[in-house]
Amino acid sequence: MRTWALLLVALSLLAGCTKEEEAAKQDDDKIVIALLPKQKGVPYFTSCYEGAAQAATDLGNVEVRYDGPTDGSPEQAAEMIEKWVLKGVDVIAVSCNDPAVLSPVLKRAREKGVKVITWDADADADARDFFVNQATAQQIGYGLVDAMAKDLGGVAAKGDVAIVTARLTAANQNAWMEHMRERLKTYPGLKLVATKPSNEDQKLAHDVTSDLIKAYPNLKGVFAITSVAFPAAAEAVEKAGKSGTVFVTGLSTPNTMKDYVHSGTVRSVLLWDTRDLGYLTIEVAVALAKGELKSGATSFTSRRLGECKIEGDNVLLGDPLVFTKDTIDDYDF
Ligand code: RAM
Repeated sequence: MRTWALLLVALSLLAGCTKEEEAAKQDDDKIVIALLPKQKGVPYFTSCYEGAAQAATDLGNVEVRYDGPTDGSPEQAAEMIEKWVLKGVDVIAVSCNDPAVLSPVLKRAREKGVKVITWDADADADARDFFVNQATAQQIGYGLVDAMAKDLGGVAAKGDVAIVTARLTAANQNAWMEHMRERLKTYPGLKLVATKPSNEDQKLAHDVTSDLIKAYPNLKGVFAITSVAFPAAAEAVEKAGKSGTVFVTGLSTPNTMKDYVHSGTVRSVLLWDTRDLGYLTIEVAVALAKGELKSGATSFTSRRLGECKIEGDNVLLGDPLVFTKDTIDDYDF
């Protein structure tokens, strides 16, 4: 076989080898992030995942494994986390439905060298490196009460109000409610008469709201503070023929709430850009895995969002957004 032919064969083998080596190195360098929502299938979380997937594409050599319990079970979430640790993922990013159940599992994951962050809903502080928080609990709690009070006439607002929350173990809703109770003190005419869980279950949220309307004839406002409960509560108010009499304010995506805003049942919808929350979560996870983000940092530079403040170990997405009849159609998520 002629020398140049042999040379060609050797070169292509060499090229082949380096290609394989490159691919193997690329694979080694790949950062694998397990992303767990409180409840898979909830549009709010699906939208967060959209942003997360985009971040993985933009950052390159990042794999996001998105999975979670479809019924929101913290126990099932704990099992998933343990499996991910065994599979050797680099980072676990969790939205917790029950810190008491998930914190011990997350601590064990950290002991095994896995980086852990929380997003949307926190765990115990010693169970994770950072919490990617959509906005401070005070901003969200105060924002909800001020929006409701404004819709009910401002400081002179009068009447009974009630809260439909998520699972009673959810740290994010519990933190928001603390600030809501605090803020309600500045509106002496508004009386908080009940707080009911709805476990991210649409039917339960609907029935709970119907019962509240029957039980409290002087009910003027319902705070529905989960993205699942808010449309359900608005539906219940409309079904009870109380649209415009009992106002519903809460947290959900603009696409979910547009019809209720245009029908007049809802005047204010609060939230944050869910895609940006997912995006920032992956950026923080990657920076942590690469050792580029350390505790004590006071800000984080996002390629999409710019400078994000870090307060303690909370990486903050930004201020909450308020959508009204005049603005809600400007948004599509
Ligand atoms: C539900 C979940 C989530 C919360 C939103 C507003 O989707 O409870 O944790 O942030 O509502």
